[in-house]
Amino acid sequence: MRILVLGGDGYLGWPSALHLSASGHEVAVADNFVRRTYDNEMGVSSLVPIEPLHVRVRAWQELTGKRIDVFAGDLCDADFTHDMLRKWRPDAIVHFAEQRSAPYSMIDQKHAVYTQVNNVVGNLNLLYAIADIDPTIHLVKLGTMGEYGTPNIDIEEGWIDLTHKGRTDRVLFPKRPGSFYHLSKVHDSHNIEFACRIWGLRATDLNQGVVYGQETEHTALDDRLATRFDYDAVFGTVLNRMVIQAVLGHPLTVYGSGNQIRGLIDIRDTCECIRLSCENPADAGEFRVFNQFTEQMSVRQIAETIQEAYPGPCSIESIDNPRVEADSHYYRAAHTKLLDLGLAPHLLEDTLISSLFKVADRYRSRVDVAAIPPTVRWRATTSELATSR
Ligand code: NAD
Ligand code: USQ
Repeated sequence: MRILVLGGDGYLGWPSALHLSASGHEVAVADNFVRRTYDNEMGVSSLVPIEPLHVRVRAWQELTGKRIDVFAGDLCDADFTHDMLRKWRPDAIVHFAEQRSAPYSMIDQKHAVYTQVNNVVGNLNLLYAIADIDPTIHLVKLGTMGEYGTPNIDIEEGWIDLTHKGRTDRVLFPKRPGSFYHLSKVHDSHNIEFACRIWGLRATDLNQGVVYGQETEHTALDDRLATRFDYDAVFGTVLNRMVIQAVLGHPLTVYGSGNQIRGLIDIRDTCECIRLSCENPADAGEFRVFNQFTEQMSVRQIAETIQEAYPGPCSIESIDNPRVEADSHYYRAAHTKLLDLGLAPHLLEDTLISSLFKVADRYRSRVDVAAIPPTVRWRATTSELATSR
């Protein structure tokens, strides 16, 4: 199968591209490298050094003989997006290429507007390109569990049968996200569902939970194939951040009570979910949603798991929650569709955490401790990061 991975220079896009290539697919990646620009803007960098995309791709070919084509460009540029599809003619497109940090989207108005324009316009250009060039292309789009928020009812996989005043319909599950970033994903989902209805496109929306981990079988082959590992308060996700905090002897930063529950997934399972979704496409006109996480934990449970796994002293600190989010709530989300396709999850266990401690320890000298405390507050319309730029 020919699979085009958008956002293929990113944390998840790169290892997913390698996994697809290793599984025998013809793969191309596209990226505008803006993630590397955010690093420059924020004054931080990935804990693990990452090579430029052309070096990565060359290293993969040298080690495996497999070629990955590269497209450098911005999805918000409609001509670029159309030309890329016309030229490469994929069977499936995996779309990771969005601004993905909730705190970044909440820095100030400029960052909120940028996030929504980048994400919604890029996705809309892609929908038009697919519809114009080949509506049989299967779109596999990365959404987020945060689209649903934390409702006081069970979360279904995208759709829910609703009975209201004696009548029943199948409707998209109600959304109540917690940042302008998460909202951009809701807007994308609505646009994709509409495109499936009007143009008969086929799409899989993967509502993914928080990803942790750094190495996959393929990135571990050579340092030049490493993917990024973020620990800063803007782009670092909770479990990866806490691993580095433990290694540095920094208290684990639990926001608020830590009772907020999230779905989690190992980066190796992300790659496998992408393969399974591509190899089992949605039907023409179908907008299907998979909840892509393998276990749910509260933030405090995550911190306690890291604390127990760390061989040295490790403390947990509750700090004022910079976000506006429920931190004591019901949470039960369905996630069987990927299991039905054959996903065999890697659940969080000590061996994985120990391997992350090793990665963090190897690169500890690269850490900027000043980047750890949160600086973006949801209740304010502007933050230090906005004024210091
Ligand atoms: P990332 O920022 O590392 O990767 C995204 C890539 O897309 C970057 O390389 C960036 O340069 C590129 N990109 C962004 N806008 C683009 C544009 N307009 N045109 C071309 N390229 C563009 O993020 P990630 O952590 O790999 O996440 C990938 C996707 O998965 C995102 O859509 C994110 O919302 C989703 N997701 C991530 C997580 C997580 O925990 N990391 C969890 C759930 C969902
Ligand atoms: N949190 C802490 N301490 C920290 C960092 C985070 O307690 O040091 C808490 C947050 O308050 C939140 C939870 O941990 O309750 C998750 O935060 P996060 O930064 O790990 O994840 P989030 O902002 O939700 O975003 C990440 C990815 C995003 C993806 C999302 C999946 O950056 O791209 O969409 O996870 S989900 O959370 O399911 O929506």
